[in-house]
Amino acid sequence: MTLKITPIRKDFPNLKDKIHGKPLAYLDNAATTLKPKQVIDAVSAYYSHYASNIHRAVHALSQKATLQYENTREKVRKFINAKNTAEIIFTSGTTESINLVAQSYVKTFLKANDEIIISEMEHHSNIVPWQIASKETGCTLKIIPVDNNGEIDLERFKELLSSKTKLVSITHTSNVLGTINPVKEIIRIAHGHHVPVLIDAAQAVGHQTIDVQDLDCDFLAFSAHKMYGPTGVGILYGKQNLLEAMAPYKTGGDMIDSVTFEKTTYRELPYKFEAGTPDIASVIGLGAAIDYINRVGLNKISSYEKTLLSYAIKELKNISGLQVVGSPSKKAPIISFVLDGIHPHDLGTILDEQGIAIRTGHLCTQPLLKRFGVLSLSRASLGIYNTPKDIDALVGGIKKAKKVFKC
Ligand code: C6P
Repeated sequence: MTLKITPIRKDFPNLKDKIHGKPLAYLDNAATTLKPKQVIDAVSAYYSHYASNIHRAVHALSQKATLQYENTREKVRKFINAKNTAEIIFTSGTTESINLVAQSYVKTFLKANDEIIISEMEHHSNIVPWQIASKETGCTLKIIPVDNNGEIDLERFKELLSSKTKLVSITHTSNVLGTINPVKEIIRIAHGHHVPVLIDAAQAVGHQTIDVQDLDCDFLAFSAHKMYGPTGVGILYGKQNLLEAMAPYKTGGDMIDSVTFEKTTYRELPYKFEAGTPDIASVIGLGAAIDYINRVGLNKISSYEKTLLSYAIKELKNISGLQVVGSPSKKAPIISFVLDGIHPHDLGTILDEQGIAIRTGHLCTQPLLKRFGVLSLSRASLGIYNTPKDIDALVGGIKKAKKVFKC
């Protein structure tokens, strides 16, 4: 199962640019991926030829925009194997998808002294919304610890579950450690206690097959921009019966059935949760991103990224003074590390001068960094256009930084 990298790289205009006069080695894919020309063209075609609002007008432009928008909903449904398009809500990203559930589900169903379980490896987007919703409802947040390998402590999870637990929200894949959590098992255990589960799939979709019916998750959140699509759009998948029972999260145009000054009734799913004019162009771009991934083949992508990850880990571990954080048994192509004697921001700056883009800092996971006793990390994360040459550039760049800092 091989990936033809040369034509793939040609699809990404960014890769033709020079950064500080050097070829770009883009290794910040967990933050956002680059976009292929097929996605850029789809966005541009909407703005150039049928820019108009959706669901509102009978004219040809609006009809075409509505059709393309709704076609993307069907593509998303198929991509994650949801039962029907009523379960696919367009949001602005993973963050908004989680906030929607935190505001709507929690306020509809939870009360004082109920408990929500998350883990120590969550992104701030899967911590803060629960913290706020807990404060507002009087619920308590329980945290599953992470072990030294960077894996969730499943035994502790089982102990935390009780009749008070009303929701579990867990990341599929850590944006720091790359840990691929045993989410199917976590969902099975939670369902044994009749507890619904939200999966934060921001770092999973586009890297491996996600099948919501096979996982049996109750909610799933992800962002288009981390899977070669545009910024500004994400998905909340939710089981239809749960979404139907939940109150709208934001209100306004397009989500109503009828309005009088006395009373408003809402439209059916999924529109009940899509108030106001959405990011139509980006939704259409997401459709093109899904087509792109399907054309390349998710199995091929997963297997290619796995091979490249092994090479990257082997090469990075050969650098003296470099420690990779975490060694989970199942790992996505994300490597966070510390380098003796060099602050991540200094390393990031020296690498940037050489055209190498990585992410540095707390990676929006301050509790996890505290768990590993660090304030800041350097992170390289891979995508479908990366090659061993990018890894070699990173290794060469780190060695150069070590020379600059004489360590
Ligand atoms: N992580 C990173 O560099 P948004 O910003 O809504 O598209 O995604 C938020 C989010 C939620 N969960 C996980 C696991 C994530 O990794 C992210 C985004 C980026 O790691 C930006 S901080």
